[in-house]
Amino acid sequence: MKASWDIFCSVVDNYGDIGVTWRLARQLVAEHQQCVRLWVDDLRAFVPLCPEADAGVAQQWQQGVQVCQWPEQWPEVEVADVVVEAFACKLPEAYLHAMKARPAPPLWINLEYLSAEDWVSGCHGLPSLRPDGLKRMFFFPGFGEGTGGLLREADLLARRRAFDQSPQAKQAFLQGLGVYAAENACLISLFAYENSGLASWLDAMAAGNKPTHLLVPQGRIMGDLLRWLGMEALAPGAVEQRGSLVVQALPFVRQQDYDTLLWCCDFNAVRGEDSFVRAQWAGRPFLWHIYEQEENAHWDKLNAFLALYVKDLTPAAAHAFTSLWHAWNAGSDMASGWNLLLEHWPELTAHAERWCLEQSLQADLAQALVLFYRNWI
Ligand code: TRH
Repeated sequence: MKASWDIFCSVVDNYGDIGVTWRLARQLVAEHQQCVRLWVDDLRAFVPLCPEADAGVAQQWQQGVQVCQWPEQWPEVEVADVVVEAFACKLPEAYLHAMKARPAPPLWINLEYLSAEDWVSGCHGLPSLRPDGLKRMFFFPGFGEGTGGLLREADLLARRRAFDQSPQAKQAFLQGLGVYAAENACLISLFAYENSGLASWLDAMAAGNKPTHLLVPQGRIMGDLLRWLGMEALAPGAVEQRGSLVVQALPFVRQQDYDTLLWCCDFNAVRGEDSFVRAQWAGRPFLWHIYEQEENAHWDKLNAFLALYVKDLTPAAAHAFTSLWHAWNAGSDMASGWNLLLEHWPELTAHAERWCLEQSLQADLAQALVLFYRNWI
């Protein structure tokens, strides 16, 4: 059944809002043959993820998705069958009026942020009735039954496994980015917000007895990295060595290539929401820099995820993993946490793959949304 979808994305900051909505829009088109319009209020955030895009046009087709500039003056457009308001961005008043005037009201979904907290399954799928008669349904991504699941393309894990089994594909991808790591080096990607704990982590890697090659796409962590290196700038591609640590700056790569970068690495430092999920599909141990919220609400979110993630680890590995995540998110000393984690590397590596497999057993978010719509009509 081909339905029309309007997905609204307001770019608050960073790339998470557009990252999630762009991924969802693409998947609805490619795997569910839906007609999708993606309304974005700041297309400049879209271009780094999809470099063919033009931030200056009112509407464009990208990978089967009609990407539209969300204009200040709302035009008269037909209301879609399904309206997705991502992360509680406010729909245009004129569009709300049109929704009300539509003979068959659309399914209005408020797509929420991802959280592993317990209350999520109790709120997922609940309606909220508004005084104007419109009804909005809350849709929560999540990690278990009773949630909307996680974004995952149908062939993602098969593609990743095929990639894992092809050293040539890995080499070609890395060489395309100008990365020539020593064969025995531990490859790590680093995507994070500013973090005062970075210097101690870099110190620990530089002092380690195993070579480490750290890949850093352009972004907010660069300032801390440059301070530690004692440099003014590090151009994409440039390499610096300190002790056992090689640091290499990378360009910000297109969204599909970022997945491949995660697959190439033995360990991934990620942030926000979308890269956090992609690191899990990479099936490697990872480190999450959570997006900071008011009144430290993000700590509950962080600990809820940690509790789920480490529950099948041995107590020592769970402790090592949790300590490192806590240190990173507190911006505190990373050295002991990192060295402790290295002691549990084989267990954490096997666990990451198991976790990925376990999570892939639940319906993915796009599939869950399509089903939700089917059940609703
Ligand atoms: O950019 P983020 O910090 O986004 C955040 C979070 O979503 C947060 O929850 C939200 O409240 C805030 O924005 C407003 O991190 P996130 O979610 O990982 O999004 C980054 C996107 O960028 C993701 O889709 C992966 C993509 N990416 C690339 O395409 N290429 C790259 O080189 C890198 C490093 C990332």
